[in-house]
Amino acid sequence: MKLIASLTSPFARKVRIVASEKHIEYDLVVEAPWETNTEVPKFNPLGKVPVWVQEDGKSLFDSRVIVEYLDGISPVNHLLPREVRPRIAVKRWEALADGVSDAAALVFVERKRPVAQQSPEWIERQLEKVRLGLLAMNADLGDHEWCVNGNFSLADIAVGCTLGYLDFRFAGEIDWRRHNASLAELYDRLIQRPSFKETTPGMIPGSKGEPGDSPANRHCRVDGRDEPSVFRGPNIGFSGQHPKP
Ligand SMILES: N[C@@H](CCC(=O)N[C@@H](CS)C(=O)NCC(=O)O)C(=O)O
Repeated sequence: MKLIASLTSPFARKVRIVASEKHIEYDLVVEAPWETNTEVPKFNPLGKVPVWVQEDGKSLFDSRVIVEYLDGISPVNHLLPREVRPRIAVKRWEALADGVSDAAALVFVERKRPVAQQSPEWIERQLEKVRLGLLAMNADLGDHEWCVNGNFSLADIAVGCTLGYLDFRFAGEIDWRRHNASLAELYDRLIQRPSFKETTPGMIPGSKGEPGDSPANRHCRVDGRDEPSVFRGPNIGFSGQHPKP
């Protein structure tokens, strides 16, 4: 099984963390969906990562479909409750966290355009979604240890990926900890987990230590078609050199 992903996408990170938590092995193909020569549309007509390619060649997308699939194919460490109410509660958290990531990514991409073509109103509209989404999640979490029913779940993973993405792309601009102390505490707990450490945004898997020995490679073998100029490793490769956003 193969995961096509960028190393910066919060959605791809969510899938990588779920696979790691559930000890599911896969090959990671690093792709840059924004590059003109990207091959992502061959696997996902929407041209977005992550894409999960099954043994029979059939592809799954988007991240919410993939993580539900991964949770279903392995009984190890269930991340989605079976019962409908808690299950929908987890998926609501995921929708909110992903929505904040979506809005933040739109801001990042908009700012890559020539300044004259950027829309300050559009950027502000997206930033407001980020602010309100964070406040809502912070209020819902309150003084609970985990997002849903006292159990670590996909909800916590989704929130952690969003917060990690904000730190990665908006460091020094979006000070989300200031008004969201509960989320900050949750995040501090999450980043202690190996699954979070090994998927730090932008970190090349295997780059800490010998390729194959790194915690980043515990559950995935990294594969790719083209070698990058920045990194080479026996089981690690890139397609495209500048993953965004
Ligand atoms: N809802 C999708 C969002 C995926 C997404 O937006 N991926 C971005 C990278 S963070 C992408 O591939 N963008 C390329 C494009 O929009 O053309 C999911 O959860 O998988």
